[in-house]
Amino acid sequence: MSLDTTTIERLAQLLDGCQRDARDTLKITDDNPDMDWHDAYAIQDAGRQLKLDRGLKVVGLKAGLTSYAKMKQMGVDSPVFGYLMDDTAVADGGTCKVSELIHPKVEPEIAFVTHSELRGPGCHVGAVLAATDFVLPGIEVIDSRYRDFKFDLKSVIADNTSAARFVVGGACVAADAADLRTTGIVLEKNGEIVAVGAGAAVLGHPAAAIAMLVNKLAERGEALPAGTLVMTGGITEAVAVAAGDHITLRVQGMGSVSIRFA
Ligand code: 0L1
Ligand code: MG
Repeated sequence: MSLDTTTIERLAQLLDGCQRDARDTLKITDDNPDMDWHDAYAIQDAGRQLKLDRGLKVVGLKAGLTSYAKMKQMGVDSPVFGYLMDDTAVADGGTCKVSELIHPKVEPEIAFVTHSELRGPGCHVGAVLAATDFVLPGIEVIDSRYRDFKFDLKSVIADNTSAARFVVGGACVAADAADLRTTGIVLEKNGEIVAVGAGAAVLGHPAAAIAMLVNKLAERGEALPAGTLVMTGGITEAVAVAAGDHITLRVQGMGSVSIRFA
């Protein structure tokens, strides 16, 4: 770690304030060039603690930047991990207020729910599938707190990987009922197709994103608890949305999930 606890707390409060007030900031590594990976996750942890202190609850975890399309879009080269809070969950078909966000984009994802604890190191796709209760379609709304989505990996980790809202829905399917590598997805905006893809776009298999997350948690002596919802990352590039837009994600064999922006 290169930052002291006062700086970590101050940066967590800055990003938390930006999220609450829907205002942007410059990436924090501009003023803190020595910030390291431990600092980045420490700021993320401090931000989560601020939310827990306000009575919010963690309801899931997320992997981000897990597809090459997303990595290329954002100019980075490795996945990142964050958390999902209860106040960011939107019901299937529900409405997300754009005025509460800065510059939202949506990502088509496959979500997993586990029935057994997963612990690394050495977690792999097979272990994830064996521990999975079901998979279902999910749309993540990302909203970087950094101006114009301009960041580096450390800054985006500190910013809880741009997590803003999420919705899961459609049909819950057993993980072994589908080959998630070849499962096709169609993302529609206002009834028009804006992106198509298949599960393999996420690290070859969406379960690989969870294996990476579990191995990352192991570095901190933590496990992924049974019953955890995990968003595995955008299968395609993220798509910008505005008030009035209606987004539907159709996932082969799993029905559809939708969200409206007002
Ligand atoms: O969930 C994601 O893939 C987003 C990770 C953060 C990068 C971004 O804001 O696009
Ligand atoms: Mg995502």
